[in-house]
Amino acid sequence: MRVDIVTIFPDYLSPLTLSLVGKARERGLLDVRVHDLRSFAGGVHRSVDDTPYGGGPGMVMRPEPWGEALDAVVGRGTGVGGEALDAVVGRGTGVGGDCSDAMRADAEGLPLLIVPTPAGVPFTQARAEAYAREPWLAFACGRYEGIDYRVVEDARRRMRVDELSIGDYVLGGGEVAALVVLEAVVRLLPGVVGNAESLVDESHAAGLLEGPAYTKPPSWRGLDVPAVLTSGNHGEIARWRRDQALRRTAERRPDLIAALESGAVSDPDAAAIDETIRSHRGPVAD
Ligand code: 97T
Repeated sequence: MRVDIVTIFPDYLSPLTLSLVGKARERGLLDVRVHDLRSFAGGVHRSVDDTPYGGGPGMVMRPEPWGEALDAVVGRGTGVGGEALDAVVGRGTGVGGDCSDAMRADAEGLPLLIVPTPAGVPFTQARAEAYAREPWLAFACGRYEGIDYRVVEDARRRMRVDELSIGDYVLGGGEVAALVVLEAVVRLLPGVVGNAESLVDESHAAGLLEGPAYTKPPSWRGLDVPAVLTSGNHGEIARWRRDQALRRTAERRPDLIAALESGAVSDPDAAAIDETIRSHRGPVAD
């Protein structure tokens, strides 16, 4: 997979040399290129922002440096023209009308452009899985109050663009959001995570929070590992882990419990959920 990142703070992306992502790069599974937006800004001051039309606080990133940067980094769509791109991404066909850009067919020879913004569609594990199937991702990391929106409108003339939020909070810029997305995506690339079992295990527990995990020693600071985990009874261990996951999810993320498909909830599962709800409900009025 190739990844291009455009930012005014290239150093902010230095964690991409470390750990799992750094290893994937060393092993040639991932090609990351970081670009300084300022090098595409003209004028002696190389300014990248200006005051917002219509007034208001803060600054907006100017379209010209972004246009130059994206043209240089991803090209201007030599492979496919506007009409052909409409066909490739399924525009105007009624097919995939409500699917995100990541789920659409590939726009030949161009990356999927991801623009981190608090106003974007939510980043989820399903979206990470879709991104992991892309050969080429590009990130436009904005700062300040955002990027002149014509940059997105222009990019969409020739490539797929996802405006993406990593959660309901406000960051100083898109750099950390790009790091989050890449951390989630790169570990899904074929050959990156050594233990393929851990990925299978994850999909098995899909839709639930993980319960607690323990390792040696069996007793530490007066706290014992739950006896079932050292019992050697694999049936009981699996049931206990499932109950822990269900209870934790019912307590912390009732929205995830509501979203479970009925076929995914056995009778013992339902009992664990009901018990959790009962024990966390306040006293009944009468
Ligand atoms: O708050 C932001 C500012 C700039 C770019 C992205 C974000 C953001 O992305 N997800 C949540 C917030």
